[in-house]
Amino acid sequence: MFQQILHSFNLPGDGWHIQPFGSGLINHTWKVSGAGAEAYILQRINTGVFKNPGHIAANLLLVQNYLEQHTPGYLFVAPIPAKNGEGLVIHDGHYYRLTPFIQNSHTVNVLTDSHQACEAAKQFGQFTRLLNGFNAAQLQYTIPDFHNLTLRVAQFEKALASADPIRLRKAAETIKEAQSHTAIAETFSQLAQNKQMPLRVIHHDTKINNVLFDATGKGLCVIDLDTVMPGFYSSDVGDMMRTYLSPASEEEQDFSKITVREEYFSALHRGYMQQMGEVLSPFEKSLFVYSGKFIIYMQALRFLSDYLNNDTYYGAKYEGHNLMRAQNQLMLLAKYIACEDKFEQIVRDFK
Ligand code: ADP
Ligand code: GN1
Ligand code: MG
Repeated sequence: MFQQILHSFNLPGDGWHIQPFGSGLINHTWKVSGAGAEAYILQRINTGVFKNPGHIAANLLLVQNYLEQHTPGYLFVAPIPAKNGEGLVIHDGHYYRLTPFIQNSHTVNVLTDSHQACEAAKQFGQFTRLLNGFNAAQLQYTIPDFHNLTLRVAQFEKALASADPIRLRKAAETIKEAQSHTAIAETFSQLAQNKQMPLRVIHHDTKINNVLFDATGKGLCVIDLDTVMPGFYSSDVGDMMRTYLSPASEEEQDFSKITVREEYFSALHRGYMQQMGEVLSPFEKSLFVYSGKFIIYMQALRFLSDYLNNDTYYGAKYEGHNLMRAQNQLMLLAKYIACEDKFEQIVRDFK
């Protein structure tokens, strides 16, 4: 199967070494290595999540053309066109794409140094800044309403109404806790209607393993571009807070390990503002700290809804996996809220 796919991408012969790669939750990813240094990343797009892979390819082409024209030195990991001229190949009903493997790069799954938070924030900030002159409305929504918290609340309520009674019982306390944070969703629904909140080109999945680092720990580029689409900057900074501030990830079952590190917050704020400080309006900046609550809460709801929906979206490696992830995120949310005033102070003091 791989041979045929690789041939469609103009990679002839059968000497390719193919190994599963990375730890993403959504797509299937393989590293394809040749005899020399030549290497690629092959991905099978999860069409359960991305219903129209053509939208992704069309978006990336528009962004690639714009960046090549305006900032030619910028490292944008664009899909390699296949023999058919498209960025996608269909094989046995599955969609595949190929990108260059960025040599001497690595990803990390958990941050061990606040410097990484700063570097990653610079990468995501730079991406949005370089596309500030690009009309975001040209982009397709590869997942409609992806970061629409109002819709996520509605999906949660729908999941509650149709869940299996055993799961409902096991999740009862977590459901109650999730329902205690509805103010976060109310703020979002006001924001979504506020004309002062512009739609920018946003990455929408800023977890740390979507940034490639070089051997010295410097950020090289952003990857995992499937969710590049119009959105609020809060999505990107919020998901960084969700995934960078705690030394424990969403997979951690020992919740005592979940803490919120002030120096990581400062570093990510500094890195993002270094790129976006002159682009964001005062109104947008006033939402910096809220952004963390918005995304952490939304992720808790998404995991909890998936648990109630029998793990159809994220899958589960053990029974109760998504319930545990939701509880983990609610713990993170509580710890984040406890730091809110301190974080507002950091934002105010920033020069
Ligand atoms: P997913 O949507 O499943 O998270 P990603 O696009 O993030 O898929 O890819 C999964 C992992 O593969 C990344 O975290 C990274 O480790 C690795 N990877 C992806 N693209 C590249 C690339 N172009 N060069 C080097 N490594 C890559
Ligand atoms: C998914 O693709 P990946 O594994 O980086 C998800 C994100 C979630 C994340 C939680 C398209 O990200 O929205 O925040 O899992 N991506 C999609 O780990 O749903
Ligand atoms: Mg990824």
